[in-house]
Amino acid sequence: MYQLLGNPASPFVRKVRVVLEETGLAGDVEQILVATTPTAPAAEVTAAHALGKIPALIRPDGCTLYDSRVITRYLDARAGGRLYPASHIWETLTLEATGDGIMEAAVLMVYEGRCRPEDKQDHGWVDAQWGKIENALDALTARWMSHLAGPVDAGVIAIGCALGYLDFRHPDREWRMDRDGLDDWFAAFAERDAMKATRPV
Ligand SMILES: N[C@@H](CCC(=O)N[C@@H](CS)C(=O)NCC(=O)O)C(=O)O
Repeated sequence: MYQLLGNPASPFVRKVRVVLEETGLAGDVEQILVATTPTAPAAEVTAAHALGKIPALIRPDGCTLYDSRVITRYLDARAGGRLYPASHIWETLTLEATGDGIMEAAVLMVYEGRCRPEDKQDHGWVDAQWGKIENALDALTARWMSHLAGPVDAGVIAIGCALGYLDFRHPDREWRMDRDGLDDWFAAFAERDAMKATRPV
């Protein structure tokens, strides 16, 4: 049996869980709930993941895989390779990196508020992270809508999880404003069973 160290609030963990649902491998993986932050790392996470982050996938042979895009690719390879199609692998990986980058910036914004004392928080830095996210959302709207409308792959899943995280942690930033196409796409994507089964609460 595999073990997945994670937390449903993490968008990177959600990406792995969506892949587990989409590939039908969820039954092979025991999901272990952990709470970890950069300033209060969980011992079981630092034992498994050299950088002390989630997700981490512990294989039955004891070897641990990370980070999320290594885990998703490993799982997909076991399931037949549908989510990383050879015919447009570089586009899929670039789109996945875009989704991961949005998540990274959005998570850093949360950490700035949670992990640093209030008088040391830098609002200009937080706004700059949001600026990266807005830029990425505009790039999606300008260049990636036809890819998003195509078959579901790992890049499409990453964008779905990134947008879900913006709704979850940064609803006041209103990412949908002037992005009707992306909004419509996400509304449909969020109805997939894998997305509904992994929605953070
Ligand atoms: N690049 C990593 C990012 C994972 C990540 O940042 N996870 C967060 C939770 S959302 C975490 O574990 N943070 C704890 C820390 O940074 O020490 C991946 O894709 O797996």
